[in-house]
Amino acid sequence: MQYICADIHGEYELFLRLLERIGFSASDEMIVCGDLIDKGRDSVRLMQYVMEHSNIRAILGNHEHAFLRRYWAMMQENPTDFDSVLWELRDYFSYDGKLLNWETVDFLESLPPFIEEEDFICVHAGLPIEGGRVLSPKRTTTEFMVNDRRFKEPHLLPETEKCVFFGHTPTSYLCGKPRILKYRRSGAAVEGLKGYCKIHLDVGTWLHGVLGCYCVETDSEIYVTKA
Ligand SMILES: [Mn+2]
Repeated sequence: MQYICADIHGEYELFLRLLERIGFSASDEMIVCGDLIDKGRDSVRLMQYVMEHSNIRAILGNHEHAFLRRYWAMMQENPTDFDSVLWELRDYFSYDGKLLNWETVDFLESLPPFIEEEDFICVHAGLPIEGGRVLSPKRTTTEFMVNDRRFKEPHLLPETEKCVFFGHTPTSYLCGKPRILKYRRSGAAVEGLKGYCKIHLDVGTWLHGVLGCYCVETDSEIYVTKA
């Protein structure tokens, strides 16, 4: 089965609970639509878990992007002591920064700004809409894809062949509840993933202690809550 979630924000234990709830195994795949880090206590631990599992894929969120901008600025200064660079980067994470190693920094740098599959596209925040149609991720910038705040608007039901999965803003700001929001295509009679133009996955994990994911094959949502 293929699962998609977003905005875990360092809630490593809750993510493990979700994997356990769905019976996640080697034949399954999970895609995380950005913002693995910050806010929660286990940002580095979560990144390392994702890094160690080839069937969990992640893309860049604005939080990873902000970290990388800080790192790239430090490298621009041509440091002679790379240990001190790593020490400073560890301070970026208030709770488990001590676990940060170069492998994890390389992993962050390797994250793509989007994933495009046959039936869907994953971005962190959104894609540009031109003339009512979703623009291809190849025709925009990483900055746009990780920061855009317009794509979430409920009245925006863009034309697109592929459903767009995104996160970035807690859905409770829109509907009052920590729930995944699925938007049907206008006039869509098709069932399942093909019937949606966009699916908003950020259930505000850091606000509500709830994490959810969408299952592509069953067109269903699964949620777990903090104890
Ligand atoms: Mn975000």
